[in-house]
Amino acid sequence: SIDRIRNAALREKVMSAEAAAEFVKDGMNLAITGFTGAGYPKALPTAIANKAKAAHAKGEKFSIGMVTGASTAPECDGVLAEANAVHFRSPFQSDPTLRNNINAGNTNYQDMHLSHVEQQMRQGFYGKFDLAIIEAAGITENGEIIFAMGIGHGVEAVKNADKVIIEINAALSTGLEGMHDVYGDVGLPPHRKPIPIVGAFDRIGTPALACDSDKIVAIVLTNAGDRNSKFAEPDEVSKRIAAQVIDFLDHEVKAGRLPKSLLPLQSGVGNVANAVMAGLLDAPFDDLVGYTEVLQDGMLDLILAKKMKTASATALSFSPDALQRFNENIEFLKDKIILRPMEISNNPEIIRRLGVIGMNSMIEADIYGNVNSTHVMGTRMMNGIGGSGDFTRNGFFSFYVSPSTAKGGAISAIVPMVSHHDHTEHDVMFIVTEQGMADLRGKSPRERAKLIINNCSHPDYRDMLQDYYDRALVASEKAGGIHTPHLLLEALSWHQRFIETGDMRIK
Ligand code: 0RQ
Repeated sequence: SIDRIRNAALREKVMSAEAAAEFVKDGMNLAITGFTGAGYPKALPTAIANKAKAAHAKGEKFSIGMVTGASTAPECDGVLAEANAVHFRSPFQSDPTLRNNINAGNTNYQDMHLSHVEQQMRQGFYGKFDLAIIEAAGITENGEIIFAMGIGHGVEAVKNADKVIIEINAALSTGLEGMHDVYGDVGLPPHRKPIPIVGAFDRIGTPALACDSDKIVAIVLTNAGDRNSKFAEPDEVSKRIAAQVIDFLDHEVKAGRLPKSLLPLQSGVGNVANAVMAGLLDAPFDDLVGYTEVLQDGMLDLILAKKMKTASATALSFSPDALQRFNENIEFLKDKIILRPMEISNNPEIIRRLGVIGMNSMIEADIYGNVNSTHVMGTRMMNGIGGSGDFTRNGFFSFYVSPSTAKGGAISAIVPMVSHHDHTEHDVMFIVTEQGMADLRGKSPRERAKLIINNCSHPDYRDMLQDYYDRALVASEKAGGIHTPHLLLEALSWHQRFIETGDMRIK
């Protein structure tokens, strides 16, 4: 409600979403907050989509360019995509309608490392931002923006846009105030200084973002929760994957190579990642710390169970049950969760310094340890790399977890050659499926192939992979190089077979 705007002058700027949408014109470039289903505007996107539909009905053009933090939700990406109102989108999405538009060629999509987004905004790679739309929990007496369930790229959005529209959401807990750590001093080279985070929970900024009030052209009041789906209870496959990751970490602790509190943990999106966090509830570690981009149910429960001391993230993405636990315990959580701009949560300098343990999901890996996180059968975009690359290359440990097959066994997640490269063999340290784990550190490609085929592949595909490898070794020797054996014409034939027959297995 209006009480959340504590600055009297700014109260004058309250208007309806429809009136605020009048600031949006065809061809504009917008920075819109939102990160994995949290912190996205609830009302403006529908108002903009309606404008686009009305324009299209009259035969007029209407579309926007849109840069967010990460994925949003049906009432943001979904409604805009459904109205065919997005000609450009970056850096990460997971909405089915938008995904279809991207794959149909109607929306140009740039999939990129999240840690790069803000510096590219500052540098002007996206062109000028006409408008920023920000979801907030409130505005302070001094006119500073109190962010919502996440910050994402919100700081740079406000700084770089000509005009700012703020949605104040009364459904958000007022207890969020004080959880954010707004830092906007990364700058551009050659004038950068070290980012002064040496512990995962260090505060380096301010609780809210100062904003020139002349830039704020509209404030819209909303009252709607983030739309997050329920997580599936971890199934057998996820539990087996989680158990192996935890056993390995335990082994490293016992060998004296990791402290009993481990190192700061990052966990990607999805059910498997969440299952690893759930598995840590009963694991023999104490005083865990999170340094992640998205904090999901699993990590929240670790904090509530006092297994995890503190967590740093850029956004809170909870199922409805977990959101209730969060809101009920917000006073307890206030000094245990910190929300940062994604340029900080995903910053290579900090991830490397802290020695983060990165755990992300994949679409497929090849027998040499290259990972595809984004493309189905080489050409079809799924979601995007998000922050997985930031944590994979810069983390102390980088895990890739996945069931060994997809689509009821018709697809092997371990293939001769990945159909798209997101994370190279140089970055990926561990591959874990329900079948087993491959520790790729200190191994040559031929040594890795043996481990990945034997430990990680599904039995239905193991002989096929071994056969490919054996023949590749012979042919590559003739071709003059067996460092990474391949049959170049056959390497992607498994994908082609799936496209043609609906199954990677030879019938
Ligand atoms: O599709 O639901 O239509 O059957 O992919 O797969 O197994 O449910 O796993 O939800 O964890 O998603 C890599 C996509 C995995 C995700 C990916 C199909 C499968 C299913 C989902 P259906 P699962 P998840 C943090 C870090 C990249 C970004 C990232 C992702 C659907 O984790 O987008 O890590 N990661 N960010 O059937 C064809 C294969 C497949 C396949 C799975 N080999 N071929 N389809 N699927 N493997 C967050 C941010 O950075 C913002």
